[in-house]
Amino acid sequence: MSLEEMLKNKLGKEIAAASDAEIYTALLKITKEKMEGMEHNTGNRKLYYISAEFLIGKLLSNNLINLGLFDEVRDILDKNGHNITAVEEVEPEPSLGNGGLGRLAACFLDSIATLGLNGDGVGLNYHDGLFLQKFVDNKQYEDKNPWITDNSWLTRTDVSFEVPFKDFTLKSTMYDIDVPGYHQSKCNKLHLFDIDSVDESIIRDGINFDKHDIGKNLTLFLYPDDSDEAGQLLRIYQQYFMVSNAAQLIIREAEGRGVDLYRLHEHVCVQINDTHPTMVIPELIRILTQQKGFNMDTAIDVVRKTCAYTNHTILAEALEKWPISYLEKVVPQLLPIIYELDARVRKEFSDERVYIIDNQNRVHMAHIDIHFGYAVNGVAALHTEILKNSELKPFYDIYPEKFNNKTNGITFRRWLIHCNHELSEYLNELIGHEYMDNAENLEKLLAYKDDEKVLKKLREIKKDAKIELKKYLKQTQNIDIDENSVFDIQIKRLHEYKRQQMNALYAIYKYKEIKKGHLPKRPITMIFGAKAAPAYTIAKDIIHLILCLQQLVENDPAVSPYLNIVMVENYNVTKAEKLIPACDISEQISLASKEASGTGNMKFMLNGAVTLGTEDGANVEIHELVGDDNIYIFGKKSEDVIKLYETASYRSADIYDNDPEVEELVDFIISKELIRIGDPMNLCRLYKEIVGKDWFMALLDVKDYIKTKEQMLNDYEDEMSWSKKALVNIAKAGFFSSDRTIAEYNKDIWHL
Ligand code: CRA
Repeated sequence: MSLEEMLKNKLGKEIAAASDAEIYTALLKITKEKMEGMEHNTGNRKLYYISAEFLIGKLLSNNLINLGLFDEVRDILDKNGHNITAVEEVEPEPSLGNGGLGRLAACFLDSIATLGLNGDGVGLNYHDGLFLQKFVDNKQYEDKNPWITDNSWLTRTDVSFEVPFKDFTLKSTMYDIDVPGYHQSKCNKLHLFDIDSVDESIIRDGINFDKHDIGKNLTLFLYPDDSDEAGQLLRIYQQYFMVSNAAQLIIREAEGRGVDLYRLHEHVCVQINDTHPTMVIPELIRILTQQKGFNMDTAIDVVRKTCAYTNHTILAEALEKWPISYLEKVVPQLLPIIYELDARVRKEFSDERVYIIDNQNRVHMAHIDIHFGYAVNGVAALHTEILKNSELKPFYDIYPEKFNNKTNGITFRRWLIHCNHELSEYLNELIGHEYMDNAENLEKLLAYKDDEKVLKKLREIKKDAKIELKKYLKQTQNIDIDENSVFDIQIKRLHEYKRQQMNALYAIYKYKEIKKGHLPKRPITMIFGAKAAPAYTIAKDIIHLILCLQQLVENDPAVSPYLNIVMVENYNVTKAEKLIPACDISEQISLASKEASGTGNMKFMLNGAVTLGTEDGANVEIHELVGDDNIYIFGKKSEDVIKLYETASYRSADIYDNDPEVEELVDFIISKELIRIGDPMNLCRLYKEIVGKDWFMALLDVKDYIKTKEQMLNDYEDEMSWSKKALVNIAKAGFFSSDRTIAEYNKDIWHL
């Protein structure tokens, strides 16, 4: 039966007569049936990628692309008076992650399946994804963000385990989402565990709920507010629930395959994505010793050869340390094992920095991973060096052989073929489609770097994407932007280290310049998109500042023709897919040493934007690949920044007091113009934070930043030379395919 007939059958009516929602549901069912009929990848060793986040985004188009059905479906819809983009709109977005780490896990699943490797994801089935962001009075408000509907990508399985907590036991249900590889005949799975008793009715106004009722709230939210003890205990409940299910699934599947558990490591490997799944180590040891007759030495030995850990950050606040008293309240059964692991470490090493339990009775989760796993990796070359030489140095001294780098990557299926059809089709025309299977082939594009026709076409494609974004912003936020302006975009979680506040200071600079009559050659559209953690006060103040600036500029006819500031509401994967193809200037301006990798930087580059960045994370590798002429680098280097922290010698007030230009910019935050628009409490607090503390050193780099951005805007006017930079960026992006990253994980760590 043809696809068109199948669709008609599912709909029970003519395609032309069906609504977008009906078409979406019918396509979902057809796609799911196809995937259900596919075999799972096989192999002697199976990977379990355990992660608290899988930021998968909408799945319809991506699944269609990977199954090779997208073009056909698009044509069928066109022929019947429908549009695939409108059908995509119907799908609710599963926001099952915060940002980079969760999106990385999703890209990895795509690449694992594409490389035909035997590996599944394991996580939690949060009913509400990361909160829905709303702007009211120039401030962020959080609302719940449910995504599970009657017809979703989830398939309920009959796999279920008992998960024991201190005072009660919960019975799990495993849901599966199929993960098809690109043009592969086999499929993998994402297993998401849940409990049947979750009760969404306990949510009151926005995202508040009773944190104590675990039987009702366990999988209700991704990252429930953990600013109090109840919230932190809930995180421990979630983490243990995730890993206990994972451990039981691993053992059950291994036994099902006839694996001798004493050789578990030869048949199974577990990737621990950041510290959130760390308890899988003591849990596996617990099961092997208490249920499978292992002695402690053997259990530890087998588990150590099975588990590997990825570190995603050097920010101390993110390296989890749970008080023993909390673990005692939730999972007392793990404590004897954790004490045993700590005792072994203490017996072998005298350096107390590597102990698992510190002198304040806190359990350092990363320390468990490093001692009792066989590999530790950072996520970009610079990040791994920082781990080895400073953050985790005492561990590197003990286990140099465990440490390795795996520079992050992105799936080109979503971040090029899906989000930028026009560009990928043009690339096909120019260099053939081999790059889709082996991304390094993008380098063939370099042959055209002086070809005016090609450069002109690339500019047209960019312009079309800008027009698409213009329509989208008009439709969704009733905002007007000018496709002939330069699009300068910073989209990522809001965090002081990412320095959206420094970008806001640039906006102030530009506003003042325009007021003085120094007009830019071309209007500038500054676009921001970011969610702030609900309890992160200063991050919310930064959003407030940006929204106030947006309003100020919008209402000033002397400025608005030249400068437009836009804060996109509820930034998420879907919005990223629309913003990235339209970008000219990619803002990657974190304080050097603080951004472990970044992956947005790679997505922008692949779509022909030029990076404005510090020597941080994967920017360093982008710089090496494209060369000085095709990237704009500014700011202090990571060694200098690390020294400033070590010597505690950075004083933002010194810069503020001694540099009138910087003073003028910072003072504007509490100027009468802004105070009139905004909330003085928020603006004053932010002002004080920047002058009095500025922990992530925005004032250190702000002048170099402004200078470099001005240079960039100037260079943008030379259209041919700018397009050439865009071309080189696209051509060199192949290295950042997650297929490359996953091939490296497999070669060096997983050996599947
Ligand atoms: N916030 C890093 O900060 C990195 C991703 C994925 C992060 C990013 O620089 O690209 O991980 N770290 O490796 C993190 O979540 C808990 O740490 C991130 O997403």
